[in-house]
Amino acid sequence: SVTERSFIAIKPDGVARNLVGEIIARFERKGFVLVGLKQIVPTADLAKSHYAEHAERPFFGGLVSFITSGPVVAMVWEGKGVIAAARALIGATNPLASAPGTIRGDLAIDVGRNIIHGSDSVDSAKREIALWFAETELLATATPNPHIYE
Ligand code: YYY
Ligand code: MG
Repeated sequence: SVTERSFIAIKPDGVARNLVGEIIARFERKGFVLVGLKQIVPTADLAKSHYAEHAERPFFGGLVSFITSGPVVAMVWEGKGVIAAARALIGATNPLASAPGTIRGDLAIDVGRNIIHGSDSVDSAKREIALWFAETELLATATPNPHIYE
């Protein structure tokens, strides 16, 4: 439904490379609605919780130190199919394998500097939104724009 929400974060590399506007523009022009936005340097606790599924992976330590190394632009985007659509806009995890036209495919090279995170399922999106945002930081569900939805 139109009320689906995804957690999207521009990582410290994307912020440092001044790609915030470029990335937000891609979600905006697709038709998704921004219902939450803040810039924070995540604590190690937040980073570890966010990436808990990867806790046993060899890259976990580097991933946590990288994501906590500077400001992250944390966002919640709303719209029909936004979770899968955002993953498609973002592209494959390894930017060298991401298709041209995707955010990572166009703008990144290394897997450890892939500039953006997007929730991978409805359950992940709910968990991540609750982890990064208080309910009071999020807008109410937007009225669907009739120029975008039939
Ligand atoms: O969801 P997505 O970000 O595309 O990839 P995940 O498999 O969930 O991995 C999370 C994060 O970890 C990835 O964006 C970069 C980093 N990473 C890495 O540094 N090295 C790997 N071999 C795999 C993932
Ligand atoms: Mg993931």
